[in-house]
Amino acid sequence: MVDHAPHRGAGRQGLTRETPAGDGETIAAVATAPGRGGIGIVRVSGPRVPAIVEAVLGGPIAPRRAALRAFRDARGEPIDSGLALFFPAPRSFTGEDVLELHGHGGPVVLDLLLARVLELGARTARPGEFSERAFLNGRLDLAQAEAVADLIDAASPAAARAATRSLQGAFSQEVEACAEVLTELRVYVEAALDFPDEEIDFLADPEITRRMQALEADLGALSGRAREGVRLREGLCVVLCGAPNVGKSTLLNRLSREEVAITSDQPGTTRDVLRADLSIAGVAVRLVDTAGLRDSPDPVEREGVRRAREAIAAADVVIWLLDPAAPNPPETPPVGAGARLIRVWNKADLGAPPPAWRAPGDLCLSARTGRGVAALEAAIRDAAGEAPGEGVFLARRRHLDALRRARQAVARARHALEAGPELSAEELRLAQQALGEITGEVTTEALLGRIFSSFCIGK
Ligand SMILES: Nc1nc2c(ncn2[C@@H]2O[C@H](COP(=O)(O)OP(=O)(O)OP(=O)(O)O)[C@@H](O)[C@H]2O)c(=O)[nH]1
Ligand SMILES: [Mg+2]
Repeated sequence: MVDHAPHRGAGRQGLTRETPAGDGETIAAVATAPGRGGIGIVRVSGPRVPAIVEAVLGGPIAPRRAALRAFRDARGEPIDSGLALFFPAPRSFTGEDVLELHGHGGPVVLDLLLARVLELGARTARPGEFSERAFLNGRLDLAQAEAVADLIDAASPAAARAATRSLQGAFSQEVEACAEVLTELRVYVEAALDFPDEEIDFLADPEITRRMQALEADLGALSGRAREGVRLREGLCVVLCGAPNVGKSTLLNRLSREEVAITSDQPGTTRDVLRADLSIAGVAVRLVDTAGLRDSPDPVEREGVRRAREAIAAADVVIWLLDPAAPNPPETPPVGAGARLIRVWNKADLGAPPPAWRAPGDLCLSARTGRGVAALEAAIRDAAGEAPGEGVFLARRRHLDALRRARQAVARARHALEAGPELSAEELRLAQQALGEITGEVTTEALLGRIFSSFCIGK
């Protein structure tokens, strides 16, 4: 018979949302960033929380209300005092009993407080373990849990907004809407398996082909928006390249407003690939400085040039820096397919390039004085494409891959219809499985380990 929700409870495919979370252990971590601050938070989750509340706070506290208390050690001496918050299961971030102790934000006092909680039977949390439990207890789906980490890591305001949208479930809802259409299609195609006599009538219905095509289009549109989200997350890769001594490193320092790279009047100063993550006009950019391109007998410099070419091939935007005083007209840079090329004449404070060498769209600037740099920033901003619209959600490469596989499987299911329902049904099942990987309906322990281990501790 038709399995209406094959991705649920499919134990042999790995973990599912119904798998109980954790190991029954209580976990604890300092949830605020390391270092000194006004407030520091120790977060605890698991079955021992009520006992820890009793022991540390001297008695129970009301759920979901801030309580001002002394935090006491084993002898009853206060370690610190501050606000305590108790969230009983299941209405908590992790879905378990959760305690937050908001004390003073010093590393020593927080360590003492954490040690006290560990002494009472908690163990230190692994990176991302709170979010992992939230996922396993069905408080967040996998795409939302990933958005928690992406919001924390967001490198630009647009990326933060997009992460919030994903966290609120905008991306998951669209994925689930596609999954629902798939379920309906599967019911239809698998019904043809169960009633072979009427198979022809079932599958000849043009409506079913039309709905598959519509689903392919929807998956394509969703991929487009997710791809923009991936770029928001990872940043636009902008590579500075050109001959030695044209001022690439000086421009890197100028754009990042920091002395990131060594500059000198010696050609061949930069030998390695240098990266700086910055935000240019609201766009997250990974700016890459490279070794000047030339043939060199020096093996270290040759390796630098090889790495420079590799970086250029992987760039979204290539800034090809030129020297107006060079003896020869510029050659064509080794730019990869699909990359935007921006030609820039540097050292404008020393002179302009010969008119014959200039091409339409060339920019002139001085990395040393900063003149003309704003126009380059605007060009980089334009290269990032449209300002990220309201519909963008932060996504990861793994999501793009799953959407692509789902779309291909639906297309194969459509082509297979003519040959009968068997193959088509199988392809639709694969498509649904791919979508389930995004939200975590279908997943494996290895994938979860990979995702959550990249989170910070205490999240
Ligand atoms: N006058 C002037 N000098 C500049 C400008 N930009 C860079 N320079 C100088 O040009 C020299 C080379 O600059 P770098 O930034 O080290 O050049 P590079 O392209 O990184 O060189 P390599 O790392 O050797 O490939 C330095 O002496 C800089 O001060 C500019 O806009 N005007
Ligand atoms: Mg350099």
